[in-house]
Amino acid sequence: MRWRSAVVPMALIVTAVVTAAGYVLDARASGPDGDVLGPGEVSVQLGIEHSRFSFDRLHVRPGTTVRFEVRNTDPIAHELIVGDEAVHRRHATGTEPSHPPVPGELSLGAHETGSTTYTFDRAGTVAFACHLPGHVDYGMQGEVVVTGG
Ligand SMILES: [Cu+2]
Repeated sequence: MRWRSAVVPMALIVTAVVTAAGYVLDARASGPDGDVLGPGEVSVQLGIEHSRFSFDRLHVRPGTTVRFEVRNTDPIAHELIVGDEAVHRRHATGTEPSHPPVPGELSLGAHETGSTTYTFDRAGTVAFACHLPGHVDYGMQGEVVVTGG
């Protein structure tokens, strides 16, 4: 009978940890302001600090061109890559060390600010990430959810 008294508190601890983790994810889920943006041209401020993007989810309507104004406050380089799976696969393999002005692709040195635009035409999910070595694994990724019509 003694083990039973230990099982219940353990379950409570697990529940509490899962709840806390869910809260943290929600807290940094949406940017800016959690609104659905567009259609048309919009600008969003995307910060990078401590190798994290300031938000990891953005909601837009189809037909929205987002100008990402990216401010890197870290003392190291980062990048912003927005695109489909093929784009991310290409950058994850690291064959392009820096990114010329391709829409949705931006390289930032330490303490640099820059911008890039990307048009979201169709409903679906488009990933964004920093593919510098180790940065995705650390959490530098997010998604733009294109919803509605
Ligand atoms: Cu990075």
